Amino acid sequence: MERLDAAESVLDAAAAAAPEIRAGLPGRRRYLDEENPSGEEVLAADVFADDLLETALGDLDAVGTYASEERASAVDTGDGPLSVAVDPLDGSSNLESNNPMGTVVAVYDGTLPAAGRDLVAAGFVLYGPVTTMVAGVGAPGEADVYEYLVTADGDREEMGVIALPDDPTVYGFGGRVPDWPADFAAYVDEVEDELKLRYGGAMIADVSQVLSYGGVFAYPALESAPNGKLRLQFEGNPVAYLVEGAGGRSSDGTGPILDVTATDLHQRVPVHVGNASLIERLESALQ
Ligand code: FDP
Repeated sequence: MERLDAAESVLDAAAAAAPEIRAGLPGRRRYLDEENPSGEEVLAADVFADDLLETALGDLDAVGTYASEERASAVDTGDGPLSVAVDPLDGSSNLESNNPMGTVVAVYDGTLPAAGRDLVAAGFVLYGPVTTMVAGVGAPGEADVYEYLVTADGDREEMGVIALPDDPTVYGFGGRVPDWPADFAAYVDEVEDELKLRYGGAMIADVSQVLSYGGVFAYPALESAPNGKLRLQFEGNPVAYLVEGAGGRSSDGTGPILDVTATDLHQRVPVHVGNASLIERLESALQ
């Protein structure tokens, strides 16, 4: 129980940092002359959000390790039992075009890299027209997922539990179409006859559409990148935890993302999340 209270305090701290992160975006839309550990260009806003979250989350007594997509290795922040893995600004390439982005927080009870089954909480802040947080606390499969309004003071006001609608509506798939393997492309042919395309290029905003309307989001394995683009510790696991908590399913193409063996802090994983029926069909298509 204490662990869960501690995990809740991590989500509180991430929400509390959100107004300052949001307020700091307008002056930080320029690219810096550096790359993150995954070889991606870094914006001033990425570094700003990462520094702020390292202090906000790393200062908590319960947090012993802070890791982020922007740092090659994890930071030792004390004796606390929890490890947090953060994508400070997911979808930050949307900053130039002023489209939504988010902050993703995974809270693991164990050392990093950790398995998704070691998650004790996960959440994301969505900087959309409204600042919201979607989050759950508890062991995977036991956690309900709630949506919160994040106030100007950084408090969370609960707006209700999230359950994927039974009747799915939207799909959004990352990667260039010519890069999609033939079996995935065949699945897309089916899905696009049934659902409507909604892809914005920020995982967290695209997943939020699936949580709201039902459907499927994927950043699949590509011919040029067999493990896709998204990272297991910072993106795949927390999103799988949340979608499964909302009644959906996740898959790396063969089984639940939460069962993928963690071998490296920045390892990538193909991500497919959404309504169970759509993920089951995806796994059949990829066999
Ligand atoms: P970004 O590079 O802008 O941070 O995490 C990586 C990510 O965004 C995801 O949020 C998003 O789903 C994906 O990359 C978008 O990639 P594409 O530009 O290849 O569509």
